Amino acid sequence: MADENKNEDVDLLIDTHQNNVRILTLNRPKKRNALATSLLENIAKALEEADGDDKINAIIITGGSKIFAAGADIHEMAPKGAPEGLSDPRPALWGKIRSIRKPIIAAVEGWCLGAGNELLLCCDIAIASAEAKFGQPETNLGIIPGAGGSATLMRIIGRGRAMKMVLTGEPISAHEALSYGLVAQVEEVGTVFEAAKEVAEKISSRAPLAMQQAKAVIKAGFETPHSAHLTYERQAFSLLFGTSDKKEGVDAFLEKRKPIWSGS
Ligand code: CO8
Repeated sequence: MADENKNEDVDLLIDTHQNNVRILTLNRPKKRNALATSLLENIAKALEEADGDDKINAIIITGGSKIFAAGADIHEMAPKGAPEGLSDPRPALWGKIRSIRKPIIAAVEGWCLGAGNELLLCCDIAIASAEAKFGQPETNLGIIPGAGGSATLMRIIGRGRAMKMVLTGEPISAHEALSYGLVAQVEEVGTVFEAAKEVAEKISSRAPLAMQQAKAVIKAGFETPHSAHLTYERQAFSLLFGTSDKKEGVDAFLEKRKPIWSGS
């Protein structure tokens, strides 16, 4: 598991798995991986580093074997008023997290709440344990989600379901999350990280530029009218025709061999 031999002095563990996969493990178990601003900063920085590293093709974010994340750090929020809210550095950090080009896989065991669920919404594929629970409980605190837990969530799971999650603050089960399209895969408890590694390795073994363009095109659907989205898809498709990896992929198929991707 990614949380073996955890050093509790650092709030984010960063490992590189052999198959060009970067693994980020949230590491504040005593605070249920609450996303303090410093942790969010470290996540954004680690993601940007992975995005700029030619040897990394896919990224896993996990909270380890017990919890994904319990949301923003409520202790940190407690003394803050509207002026601090308006000068909050976190929206910029969320912007960085959303702008990562490489595919990100979330591996979720246990609770995934509030800003934890918003972090999941920034990932491209979520894999959850059968006992994971997902929620936007901010209204219990007299606030609302502030980083996509209503705006992005409704685009993914639909208006009625997002309304119910946000207005009641009640968590949903992993199987509900699967049927809502919030997660892509549900696995047995304790096996999620291995399943995420398998998916990340599969992505990592494929043409890197195609992976990044596919991510960009699918994500663009959130904000683009369908006709413009189709045009963007077509342009990305045409651009990939100019890559060495397109030539290699087609040659390898015709020569009945495995392609060797160069990422160019
Ligand atoms: N923030 C800070 N500390 C936390 C948090 C949190 N979100 N969640 C748990 N902790 C701490 C507790 O205070 C406790 O600390 P201590 O031992 O020092 O008293 C420790 O973690 C253990 O907590 P519990 O005893 O409650 O642990 P359980 O395993 O019994 O329960 C739960 C786990 C279910 C996750 C429970 O802790 C819980 O409900 N937590 C709060 C969940 C929540 O309300 N999340 C929403 C937070 S608000 C938010 O995310 C807004 C995002 C806006 C982003 C805006 C960006 C611009």
